[in-house]
Amino acid sequence: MPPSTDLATVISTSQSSDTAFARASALLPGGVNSPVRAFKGVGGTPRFMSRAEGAHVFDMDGKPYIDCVGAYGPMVLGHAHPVVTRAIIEQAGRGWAFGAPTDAESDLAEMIVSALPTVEMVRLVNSGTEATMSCLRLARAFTGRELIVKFSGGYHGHWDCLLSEAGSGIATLGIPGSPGVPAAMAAGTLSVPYNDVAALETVFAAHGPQIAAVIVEPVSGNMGVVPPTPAFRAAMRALTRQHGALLVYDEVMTGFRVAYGGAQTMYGDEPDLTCLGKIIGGGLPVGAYGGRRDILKMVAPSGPMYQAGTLSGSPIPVAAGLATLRTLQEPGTYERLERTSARLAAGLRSACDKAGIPVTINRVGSMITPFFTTSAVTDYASAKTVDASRFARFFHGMLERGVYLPPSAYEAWFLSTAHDDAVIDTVIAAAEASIAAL
Ligand code: KE4
Repeated sequence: MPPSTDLATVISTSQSSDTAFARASALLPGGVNSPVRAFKGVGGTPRFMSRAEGAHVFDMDGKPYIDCVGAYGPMVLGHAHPVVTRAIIEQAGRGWAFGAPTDAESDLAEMIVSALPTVEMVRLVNSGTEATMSCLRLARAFTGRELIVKFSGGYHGHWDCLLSEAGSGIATLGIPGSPGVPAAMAAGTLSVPYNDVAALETVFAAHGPQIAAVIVEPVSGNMGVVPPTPAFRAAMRALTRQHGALLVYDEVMTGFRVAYGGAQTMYGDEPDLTCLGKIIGGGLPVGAYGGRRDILKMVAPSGPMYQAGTLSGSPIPVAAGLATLRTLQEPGTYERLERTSARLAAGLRSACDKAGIPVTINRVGSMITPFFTTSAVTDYASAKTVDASRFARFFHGMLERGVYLPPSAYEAWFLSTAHDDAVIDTVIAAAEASIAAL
C-alpha cells in the first residue's frame, strides 16, 4: 500500500541519489535490478550506495548508514570482511571461470553436508530462485506427481510455479500472482495460510496423492519474520510422510543465519530436501539444493532430471562462500549474534512502549521484524494488519538518522557480527528518536 501523502514532510532526500535514480529509471525497469530496492513500499528515492565496510554502507555522497539490510541476508559477517575479501582477491588472481569442475566446489559441498545432517548430497547453482526451481523439479521427478504446496506470504524466488496465489478456497488450485505466469503453471501450486494445520490437513485430504512437495520457509522472513509453531512443523512432516510427498525446507534465508545448521538443525527437523543461498556465497551469487542421496541421484548427469548452469560453482563465489562459512565456525559467533539481536529487539520494544506505539516484534536469531500492529503476527493475514504508513515514516526517520532498514514493512532486518554493542546502541537511539516523532 503506498504511503499516505503526509509522508512528504518526512521523506529524506539525497541529491546525488535523486540524480542517479533519474538516470537509472531511464535504463532499468523501476531504476533497479530487484523491485524491493526501489523504495515503493516507503516512498522517496532509494539511496544509491557506493561502498560498504563492517556494519556500514555509504551512499554516493559518502554518508554512512548502519546497515540492517545486509543485502537481505548474505552479509552475516558484515561488509568487506578481511578474510572473505582476501579469499576473493586471491582466487581472482588464479582465474574465475573454467567450465570445468574444481575441488573447491567439493569443499563447499562438504561444508554444507557437514552442517546439515539431512543433506547427503548437494548441487550448486547461482541463486535462491534457481535452487528452489530446480529442487521442485526434482521433487516432481522423484514422486512422479505435480502439485506443489506453498504458504501465503512465503517467497521462494520468481519461478512461474511459485508466483502463484491462493485461489478462492483453501483447497482450490492457485491463480497467477503476476502477469506472464501461465494459468496452468499457477494451477499446479496450492497456497495455504502459514501456521494453519487445519488448512494443511484439508489440502492433503483433497489432493494428497497428487502432491509432490510442500515447500516452506522454516522461519518465514518474506512477510516479515514469522516463526513456525511446533504443531505446524510437526504437521508438515507427518502429512508429507503419510501421503508420500516430499518436505522441502527453503533455507535460502535461514541457512547459516538462524544457526550454523539453519532452522532445521535449530528445531531438530528432518526435511527431505533443502534449498540454500545468500550466506553460502558470502554475498556473491551462489544457491544450492540438496538432501537425501536417493533423491539427488536423479539429477543429471547421474540421473534423468535435467538442470544445468554455465557459472554454477564458479571459483570466486565458492571461495567467498568457503571463507564465510569457515569464519562462521568460530566459537561464540551465534551466541554473539543472539545477544546483540536480543538487545536491539528489547531496545525497539522499550522505545515503542515509551512512546505508546503498539508494536509486535518477531525475532529469530539475527532476523528481526517490528510490526506496527496491536495483534500477534503468526501468518500473512495478521502481518498485513500493520500500519504501513507508520512504518514508512519510521523508515525515513531512521534513514535520516543514519540507519538503513529494509524499505518494506514485510521484510526481515538482518544483523551481522560487525554490529557490536556501540552500533546497536546507535540504532536504538535512532529508533527512540524516530518512534517518538511518529
Ligand atoms: P534469490 O533468487 O533472490 O537469490 O533468492 C530467492 C529467495 C528464495 N527463498 C527465500 C526464502 C528468499 O528469501 C529468497 C529471496 N529473498 C529476497 C528477500 N525478501 C531477496 C531480495 C530481493 O528480491 O531483492
